[in-house]
Amino acid sequence: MSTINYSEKIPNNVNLGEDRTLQRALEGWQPNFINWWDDVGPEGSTNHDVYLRTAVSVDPQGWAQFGHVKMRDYRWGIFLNPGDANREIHFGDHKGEKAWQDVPGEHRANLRRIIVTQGDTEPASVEQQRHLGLTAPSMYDLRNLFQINVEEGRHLWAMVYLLQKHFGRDGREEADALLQRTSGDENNPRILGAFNERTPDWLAFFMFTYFTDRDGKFQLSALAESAFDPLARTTKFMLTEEAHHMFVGESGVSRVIARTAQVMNELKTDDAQKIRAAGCIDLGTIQRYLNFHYSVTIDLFGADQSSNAAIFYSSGLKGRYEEGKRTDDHILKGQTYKVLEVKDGQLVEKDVPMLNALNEVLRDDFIKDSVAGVGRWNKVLEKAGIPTRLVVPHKAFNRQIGALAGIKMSPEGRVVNEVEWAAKRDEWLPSSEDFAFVASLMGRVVEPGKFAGWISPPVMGINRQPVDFEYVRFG
Ligand code: BYC
Ligand code: FE
Ligand code: FE
Repeated sequence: MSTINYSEKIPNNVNLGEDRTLQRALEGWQPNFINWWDDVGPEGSTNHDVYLRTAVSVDPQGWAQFGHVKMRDYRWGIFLNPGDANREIHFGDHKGEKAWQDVPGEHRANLRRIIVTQGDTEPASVEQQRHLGLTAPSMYDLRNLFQINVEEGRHLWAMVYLLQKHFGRDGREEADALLQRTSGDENNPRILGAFNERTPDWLAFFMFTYFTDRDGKFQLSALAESAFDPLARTTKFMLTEEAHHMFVGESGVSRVIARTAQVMNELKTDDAQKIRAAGCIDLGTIQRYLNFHYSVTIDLFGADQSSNAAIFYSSGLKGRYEEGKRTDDHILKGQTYKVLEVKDGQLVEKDVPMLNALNEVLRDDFIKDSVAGVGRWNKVLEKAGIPTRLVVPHKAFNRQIGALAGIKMSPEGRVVNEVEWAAKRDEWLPSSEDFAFVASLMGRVVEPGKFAGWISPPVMGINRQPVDFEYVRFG
């Protein structure tokens, strides 16, 4: 069944009404979620009517319905892609066996940990973005921010459903803890590094949704292969929403670049100070933001050699990106993969068992995908006749996780000493002065069809509405 039952308190396509215990657990968690949303969700947004899309079915055709709603009344619910009763596990030691509808006892702790880690990122991103609505560059952008926020809220629901349905009392405790950790909190932070960083301005927001939501795409794709069928089905549906988040990031950065290029051509200058004086973000600052978001995001894939990753794969909990399209044996024993390591102060490649390198395999898939979009940003510069190009930094630049964490690297991949790092840091990563400048541009522009001076309007509106449509009605 793919139609969503909206007559219940918690919209769902999982026959929630037939499972009283679960329904009670979720209905107990729901008010805590709403309190969390009110406390740390989008600031000052309670009375806005926002033109949001809501899922009405999980069918590829027509799953979404658009209309003005208050975010607090968004129908957060539980949607799984349709199941296939004959689905088989297609990788790891259980390859060829039937997919699991329940959690096997021996994999319980690992599965719980994966689901908790995934679930933790979703509310974290809402917390990180909570002040951005106050400085939106347009009503169109404000609506996109809010759409992403409600969908990340729903992704949290998706993981809480799995915890409460399949992990009993531990699962309920973990579900509560997901609302207790807070992004950036000194005593009770979110689990993964990037989700404790600040998203202080809209350039950071666009970089985050381009790079960090793309970690979501790759991790969710790997989980969509899982032998634990409910996890596979829920992450497949989450992926349909992720595409829009990455679109907001890619088109957002692209529009910033387009506007900067336009001003550079009007003023016939590439001088950062003159571009800033004209109210636009210079390409150097954009590059430094890119360096930061790229490096903290590739850390999210974990250590380059990880026995956890080997266990997750061999036990069927987490596959590779597009596992089904790969032509190897899907067991990977005895195969190797190249990872980087530091030897005598230099980077060298070495072959390690593939199973232990699966975090690195996924990171490399991510890298290919993100480089492609940076190429599309460069097309904007090329078309404008501007010779500067944006580029992703070296994989070892600014790393905090794994074997590369111990060294200092230039963005081009040259090992540098502490002295050079300290001297060049502000050329390579956003400085406090960069943040202060970008912050100085962030004003609130909210008349329909108007845009802040540092960003171009989009080519098209949302759901074929005009760009100057009233995407948010302020209550
Ligand atoms: N920061 O053996 P390792 C999304 C820890 S984004 C801090 O490599 P493993 C979204 C690690 O936990 C998708 N700690 O670990 C995007 C471990 O700790 P313990 C999120 C880190 O388990 C935007 C230790 O280091 N989903 O959806 O192989 C907006 C050893 O590491 C970090 C998932 O991540 C870090 N960056 O790999 C909204 C999928 N990296 O046990 C949403 C689920 C590693 O020693 N998670 N550590 O204390 C996983 O699959 C794995 O947990 C990881 C880590 C790939 C993250
Ligand atoms: Fe998400
Ligand atoms: Fe997302």
